[in-house]
Amino acid sequence: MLAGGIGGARFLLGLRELGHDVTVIGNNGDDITLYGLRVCPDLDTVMYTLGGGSSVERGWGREAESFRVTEELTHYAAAIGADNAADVPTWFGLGDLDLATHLLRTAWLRDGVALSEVTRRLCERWPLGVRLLPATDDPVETHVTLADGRTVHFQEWWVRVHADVPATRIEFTGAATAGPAPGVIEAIVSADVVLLPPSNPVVSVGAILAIPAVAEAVRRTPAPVVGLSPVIGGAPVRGMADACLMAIGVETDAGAVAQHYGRRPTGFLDGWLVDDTDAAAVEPLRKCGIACIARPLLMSDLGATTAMAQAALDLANDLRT
Ligand code: FO1
Repeated sequence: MLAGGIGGARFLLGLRELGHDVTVIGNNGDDITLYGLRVCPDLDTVMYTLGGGSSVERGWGREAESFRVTEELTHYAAAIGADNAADVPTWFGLGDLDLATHLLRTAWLRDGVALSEVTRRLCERWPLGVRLLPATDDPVETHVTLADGRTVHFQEWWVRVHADVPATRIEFTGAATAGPAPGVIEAIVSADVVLLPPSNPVVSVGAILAIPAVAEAVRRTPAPVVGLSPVIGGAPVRGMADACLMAIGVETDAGAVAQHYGRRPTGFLDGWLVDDTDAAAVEPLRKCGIACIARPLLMSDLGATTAMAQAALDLANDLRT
């Protein structure tokens, strides 16, 4: 499965219930360096969520977290004045427990350890029940150009600006020349099924597919590729996927997202699940050669999420026969 942050992690909780051997290819586009620390939000969200350590309320970071370090940084920023504080990014909340992850990751990366090995080591602490691989060991970051012409890191647009300012361009810096992390291509081409979860199709799954070798592997794997719509009834289930879709000129619509992914082998999909609300999208997609079914797609609890995962695997099985 190709996974973004919160949506991907929650879907994985359901998929894990089915007891299969799962490899998760995590998005690195959201990665950011703050105070010299390398932060990988989507990898950490998957790790903490499956490990039972994530904040249920926030969906990111740790449960029972405190933010004393960030508060102290805020005091420094206030004391030194706006000009000097411009490079003190207190708008991004790094929790005290979460900081331990970033400290270790950064120390290992500085010692020359690859991100995939760093991720493997960090995951030793958490009983994930799946194998988590970063999409790439190379540095990639998603950058967003705003209507006022400034280009900022995705996190600055997402967290600081709440995507309130329209984006005119979303760029996956480093992705075109990034190589896949060890194990990524093998996992995709030897899989029984490749799943695109209800994650953000632009900055989560899209950022992973921006790595050419990963895109190529998804196009040519003998496994069926099945996705689940992150859009229900014309709105993202959570997050601000609509702002990202608007930036690339795609309508916030379950059928439009499938068309954006496209049908293999030029695109990425064999099958697509839409919510029952969007049943009208089924026939037009089938006519385009994408096997589409409508099912309840709200991840309201573990049972509902597990049923979604089973429905996706059932569709994959139908495609295989
Ligand atoms: N999201 C926020 O809305 N505000 C934050 O201060 C914030 C901090 C943060 C720290 C670590 C981490 O792993 C994730 C964090 N997130 C925060 C979530 C993150 O910005 C995004 O939701 C994802 O990158 C999108 O998948």
